[in-house]
Amino acid sequence: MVDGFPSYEELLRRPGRLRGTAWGVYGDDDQLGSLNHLTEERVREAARLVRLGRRFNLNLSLAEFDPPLISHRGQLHHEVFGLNDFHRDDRLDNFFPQASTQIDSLRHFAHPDRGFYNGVAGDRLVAGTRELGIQNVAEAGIAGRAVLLDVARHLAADGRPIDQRLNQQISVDDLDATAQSQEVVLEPGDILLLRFGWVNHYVRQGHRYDGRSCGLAQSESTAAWLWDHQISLVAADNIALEAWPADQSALGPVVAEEQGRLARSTHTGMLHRILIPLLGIYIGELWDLDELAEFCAESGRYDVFLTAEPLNIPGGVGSPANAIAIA
Ligand code: UVW
Repeated sequence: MVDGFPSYEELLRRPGRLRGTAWGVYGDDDQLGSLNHLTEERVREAARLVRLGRRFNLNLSLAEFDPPLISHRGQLHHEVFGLNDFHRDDRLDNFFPQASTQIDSLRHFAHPDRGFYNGVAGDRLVAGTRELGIQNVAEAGIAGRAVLLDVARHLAADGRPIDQRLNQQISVDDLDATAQSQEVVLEPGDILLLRFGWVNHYVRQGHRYDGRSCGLAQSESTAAWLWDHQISLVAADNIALEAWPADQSALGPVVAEEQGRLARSTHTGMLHRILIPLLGIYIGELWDLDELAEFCAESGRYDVFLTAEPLNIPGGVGSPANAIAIA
């Protein structure tokens, strides 16, 4: 580990309820978790990756999913109105900030036994309070070196194409093999972009979504891999970053499904419950990586400068990512 940063193995040797957690590693009152890896020096270095000035929007439309992908979220209502013939303003209602391309704050999930990140009490996590809210990320801003791992392209070339109808589990070996095939090396502080081909299949090609998605394996080795690589943020082009529904044999019982859509669930067994509350790792979902992936495949270059600025919602749980990559 660089800079004396503890390894995942070392986290597992911490005593009592700190075992396997990053609590206190970045400070007892820390709000930024893995984003602490985005040091000014790393951001400066990453800015040198802007060579062509070519920009890639990584955000799907806010209104992309109708009906919503997750049943407890709703459809955005957008009204454009004018106070007179020479004026226009607009209003959004029924806005679920995580309904499309998003970043989850550290208040999104607790661990069933340990609770929320850094031991923050759940009753503090309401609208307007500061603890673990997305406004902390908006105030800090996200910028750094992003590396795309085009897992879908690699597995297809390897003769093992992803079946988008299944909740195929992508292992850390798959991630390492993808990086190796792309001849790219991850560095501490990297923003990791994982392309599984979900957006291409369901959004671009318009296939009917039945609640399943390929994604990261629900395995402690996945958490260890992300932690030990000192990833600052990991975002994917699928519904939950991890395979969905969660694998009931891995970290706990699978979530319930109803009528082919995600329904009421305990979310037990999710990788989310290790990454967010225990390790403080920021995650992104439903990122649109297709155009960037084309550029990477054509140019053979898989690292770019990236910025993301979530909405400054006090006490927000999640936000549109507002992410842009610049090559
Ligand atoms: C799931 O729980 C599937 O994803 P999200 O992080 O959007 O809630």
